[in-house]
Order: sequence, then C-alpha cells, then structure tokens
Amino acid sequence: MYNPSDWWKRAVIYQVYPRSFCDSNGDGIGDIPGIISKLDYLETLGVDAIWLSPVCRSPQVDNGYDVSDYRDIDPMFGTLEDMDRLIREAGARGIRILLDLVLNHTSNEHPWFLAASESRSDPYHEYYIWRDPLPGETPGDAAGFGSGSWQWVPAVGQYYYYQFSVWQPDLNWANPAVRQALYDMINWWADRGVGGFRLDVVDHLGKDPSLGVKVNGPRLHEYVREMSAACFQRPGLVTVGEAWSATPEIAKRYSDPDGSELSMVFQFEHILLDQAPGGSKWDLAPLPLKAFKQVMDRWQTELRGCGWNSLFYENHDLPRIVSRWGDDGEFREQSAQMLAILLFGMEGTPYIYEGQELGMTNMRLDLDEYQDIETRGMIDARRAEGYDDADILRSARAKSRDNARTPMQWNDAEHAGFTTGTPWLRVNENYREINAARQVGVSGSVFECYRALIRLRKAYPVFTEGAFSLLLPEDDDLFAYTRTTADETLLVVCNFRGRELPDPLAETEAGMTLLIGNYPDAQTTLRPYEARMYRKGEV
Ligand code: TEU
Ligand code: CA
Repeated sequence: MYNPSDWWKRAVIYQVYPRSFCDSNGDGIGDIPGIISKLDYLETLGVDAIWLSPVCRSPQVDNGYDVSDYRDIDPMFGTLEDMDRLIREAGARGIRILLDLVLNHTSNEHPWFLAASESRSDPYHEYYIWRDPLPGETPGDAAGFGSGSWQWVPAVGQYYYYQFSVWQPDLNWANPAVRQALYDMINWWADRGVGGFRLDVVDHLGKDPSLGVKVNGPRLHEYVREMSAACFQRPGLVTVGEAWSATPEIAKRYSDPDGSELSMVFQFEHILLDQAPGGSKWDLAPLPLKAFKQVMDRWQTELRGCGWNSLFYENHDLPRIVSRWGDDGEFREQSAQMLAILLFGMEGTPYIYEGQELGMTNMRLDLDEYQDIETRGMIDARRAEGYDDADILRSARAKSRDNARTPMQWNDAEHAGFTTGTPWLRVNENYREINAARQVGVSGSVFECYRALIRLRKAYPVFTEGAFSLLLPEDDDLFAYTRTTADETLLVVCNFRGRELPDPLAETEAGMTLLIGNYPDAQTTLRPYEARMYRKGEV
C-alpha cells in the first residue's frame, strides 16, 4: 500500500538540461539563475521535482558528465550560492531538486586523476583502474565514445581504463577510499538540501575490466547497498539509477521496497526496440508495436509489489518521442498527447524531459553542426568505414543526442526566448509554432494535456495502485490496457496509426467516464493517434 514517505510514487519528475533551458546572462548557455526564473512555469505544470543534468565544475567534454570538482558549480552555470537559492526557491514551490551523480568516472582534469597519473606511489593512483603494458604492446588510438578502452600514460608506464571518452577515466570502485570519498561528497550535497539523486550509469559501478565485465559486475549490488546505507536513508530522499542493462529481475533488486538500494531505475528495454537487430542505435528500424506492448506489459507486471518503475521516453541522450514514435508533421499535437496519455496511465514515476511537454521535435542539423561527442565520434567512424554522408545524416537526425539538446522553446522572440545572445546550439526552426507561450493556458495544447495528466495522477489512487492488464495484445495498431483496484478501473486506449480505425473497446468505454482525450469531441471510431483515458469508480 501507498506509504506517504514514498511521495515519489505519486510524483512527476521533470528533467532540466541546464545548458539548454534558459540563459539569464546572454552568453548563449543556460544557467541556474535562468532555471530559477522558470520555476513558476514548472509550478504551473505541476511537477514535484526537477532532475538537473550535471552542473558541477567540468571541462564540458561530455557536457558536464565529466566532473573536475564535485563540490563546486561550473562557472558557466553560476555559483554555489545560485544553487542554494535554486534549492530554496524550488522548495518554496514544493519542488525538490535532484542532482545528477556521475560516480563511474571523473574528468581527466579532476585533481584525483592529475595526481593519479603522476606517480604510481601517489595514493590517488589507486583511485583509477590501471594495467601494465603487454609484452611488445604499442599504445593505440583512443576508442569511440562508450565502447570502453585503455589509454597509455607515459609518466606511470601504465594504461588507465575508460568506458566513455578518453577524457573520462573510470574510478576504481574496488578501492574503499574511492567509495568513501564519493559518499562524503553525496552527503555534503544532501546536507545542502537536495531532495535526491539520479545516478549516472549505475550498472557500471561494479565493473571488472580485467575479467571483461562492464555491467552488472559481481560486487555491484554490494556497492549500491553500501552507498544507500551511507547516503540515501534520509527521510523522503528519492534516487533513480540509470541502468541500460537492467532486466526486470535486476530492477527488482535495485528498487526493492525495503529501500536498501534505490527508489527506482531507468530501464531501456523499450528504448532499444527501434534499432535494427544486431546493429547499433544508428541502424534504424521502425518501432515494432506488439513488442513494445509486450515489453511494457512485462515491466508493469513483474515489478508490481516488489519494485517500482520509472516511466519515460525522453532524456538528454534520446531523440524526441513525437518524432520517434509519433508523427511530428500533420499529427504532431495528437501524437504527442497520445504518447503522454499512454505513459501516464501506467504504474511508476513518470519523467518529463524539458520540451517534451510542448511536443518539441527532433532537429534537422547539418553534419558539421553536431556538437555531441557521441555523434561526432559516430560521424568520424562511419566516414572512415565508407558510409556516405546522406546515410550518416539520416542516422544522426533520427538518433543524435543533440536532438534533445536544442534550446528550450519559450516564445516566438528571437532564439525562442532562450537567450539574448547566440545560443550554443541552434534553436529549432519550428519555434514560432512550437513554444511555451502558445500553449500554457490554451486548451487542447500538449502542455495542457501534460498538466491535466499530472493533476489526474494525484487525484485518483488507481494511478499509483492499480494492477496493470494489457488488452488486445495481438492488435497491430492499438495499445490498450486497464489498471484496477478494488474500487476503481482505469482504461487507456491509444491508436498508434495515422488513420482512423474501428474501436473494439467501445462497449467497455460506454460504461465509464472520460478523464482525458486528445480530440475535442467524442466519436465511436479511433481517429489518427487518438487516445482516450476512462475511469470508473467512486468520485
Ligand atoms: O549515459 C550512459 C550511456 O550509456 C550513454 O552512452 C548512452 O548509451 C548513449 O548516450 C545513448 O546514445 C550517461 C549519460 O546519460 C550520458 O549523457 C553520458 O554521456 C554518459 O552516461 C557518460 O557519463
Ligand atoms: Ca548563461
């Protein structure tokens, strides 16, 4: 049953990518004072917490996921005083601030790494993962982003391990001093009043490169439990781990209701469905709807009562969902709302990535405009492998992380009201049509749909407690399900296609009350991307 200290089970969390949210000083880069200036907007939307992508001091090789000082704010984003003010002013609106903890690696400019790579006898040497050269080995080139490799350091005559870029050396979690230093840092932030944490690539923490084990290493859950005991037991603290490798079995351990690990994890099984079998994310395939239904069904059912789901489509690494699984042309507004209604009816904590609540779309950049380190690496690698540029561009436009990183579209002023200067990444051309000013308070807008869904989730216990049951599993075009408690039933019916279809559930719907839909009037068929959410039960 629902325990009020698990406030996050009734909550909706909003992700801010600070660099792209709002620029307060005209340097073209979003910052903390900019976020503070938009708290009223987030309060209007109704979210309970903000997850901030990293704001700590960083050379910004991977936009802050390369930390050089965990206890300071990058000057690009503001100061520690700005951060304290953000925590206070958000708190005054009932909004908690969650920090992004990058614990798997640091920047190569972190003082720990500088010391570690000076001498083998420095105590910080053991903060990182090293190996000796093999007989006859000559150092090679740096590997692509995310593929994991070893980099030579002449001063110590060894290679260090890095999973992401060569500028992001992996920390040695097997060293208890590393773990203690990180726990002290986490508690330092918790003492400053942050309401929780998102843990970057938590599934990598127990790695053992000497055994070739990258994720789900033998000591992973031991470390997570130790960290949780040391840092996460404060009342009301919420934690969410990023775990690309999580299966439902594994997620149940992370999100065990006994609270010994984390509140929940992000799993990515649904996110991986639209890539060609055997390929990478750059090898495109359409979303197989039936498989999507099965995956969501399995996660909903298997975690029930013994774990907790997070519900999301977008983040700063992923494309815009309306472009990905909806239709960002003719049916942009309908399909953005359909996807929202589908997700917000499920059990778990929903996340909204900045701009998702406006139905922001993917960005049509040219190859030389991409800035993301992962995309740049892909472009270089695929050119070297002989792919032609048109092919590469198709992949980048569909999947590049820069799709989600374009500036937030506030209004129809120049640069969408994001900055008075030159934005660090070009604003999407469609900002005159798609922006917050055109949607807040406008009935039928994507924003108002998200706002209404957030309100509904707080109004009816069935959203938190109802048992999930998939309907029409064999249907190729519709996604429908119910959630049921002893007193309430919720029914969600979604048409994933851009054409009108008969509604096989019309009879069931007839006995229920429409809570929300994405077409203004009622009809018996399902129009393109139509979604309807019904409820039956005590008022
Ligand atoms: O992402 C983890 C991760 O595995 C990414 O490489 C992910 O697979 C990729 O972005 C999908 O295209 C986290 C952060 O979310 C990401 O922004 C960081 O770059 C990465 O960790 C390294 O810290
Ligand atoms: Ca700025």
